[in-house]
Amino acid sequence: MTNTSPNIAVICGGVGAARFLRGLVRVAEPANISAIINVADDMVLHGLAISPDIDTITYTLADAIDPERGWGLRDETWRAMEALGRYGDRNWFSLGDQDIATHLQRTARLAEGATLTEVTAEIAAAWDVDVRLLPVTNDPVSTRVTRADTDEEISFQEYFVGTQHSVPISRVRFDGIDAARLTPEATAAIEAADVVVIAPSNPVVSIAPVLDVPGVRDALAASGGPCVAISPIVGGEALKGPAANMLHELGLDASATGVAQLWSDVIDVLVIDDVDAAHSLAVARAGVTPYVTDTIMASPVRSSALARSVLSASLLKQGSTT
Ligand code: FO1
Repeated sequence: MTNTSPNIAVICGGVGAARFLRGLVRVAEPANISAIINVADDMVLHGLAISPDIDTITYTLADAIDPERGWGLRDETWRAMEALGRYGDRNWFSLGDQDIATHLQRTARLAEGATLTEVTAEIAAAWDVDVRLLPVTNDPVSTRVTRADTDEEISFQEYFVGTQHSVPISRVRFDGIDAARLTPEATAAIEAADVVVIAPSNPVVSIAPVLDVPGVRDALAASGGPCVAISPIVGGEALKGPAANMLHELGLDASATGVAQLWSDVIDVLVIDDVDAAHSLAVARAGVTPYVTDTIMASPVRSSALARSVLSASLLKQGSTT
């Protein structure tokens, strides 16, 4: 790998983004890759500052993630959670014993005055992760979800983990986002990018709370490089998680075409799966260049093949849509 490798900024949620980055580091110089990460899933629980998407990406790039769950550490133990059970029903959100050390470290450093950007870089370095992991903002942003059945507004993790995303929703909002500032580090990474990639993460609760931070769209426009997204919807379904249901419940089109329409103001190219080849024309009609390939990241080898395709697709920006 030489230093002629392009600067790449990847807009990220959790598991889908982590799997894409795991492939990208095999085909591009890790030090030239910046992950701009959603923080709206973050929460304080038991007094601990927890950043699920940052941790999922850190642990995946460190090859320490639990492969079945897709979150948390491999070979984890749960003794602290078992002990916490003594004090009542306080263990609905599972924190593994080793994982708790990460949250203790983050909480302590934030209390000492470090920014989330600083502590994220410190934790990534401790795990020997070379990709630059950049929270989109250091300011608090919280996804709030309205249940369609009770009209009650709950936190994202209460919806996602507490109800196992089993209840219908009618609204999603990002508390604090209007006052949040894009960090200088993330601004510089986006503006310097030769290619911006939107990872195959949930459009509603992972990508929207990054794109909607004031300044992100301006930084994307300033970058001048092509913006390539990977559709997280394949054959009308999300590969993991509730993205398709959420889009549907919010009155949006849960398809590759729907994703193109959703992001048409920021993306040049949408990478869609082979099974969605028939959506190519509709994607082009939305003003987005379609690129059809295998997008299923079932192994690191397939993740790196997808990453290579995304870099090829970025060359289409100046091309025609046919
Ligand atoms: N997801 C679950 O489904 N159940 C859990 O108990 C859980 C705990 C957890 C702890 C730390 C962490 O970093 C992630 C954790 N996740 C858990 C995953 C997390 O809720 C989701 O992956 C993301 O927030 C969705 O992007």
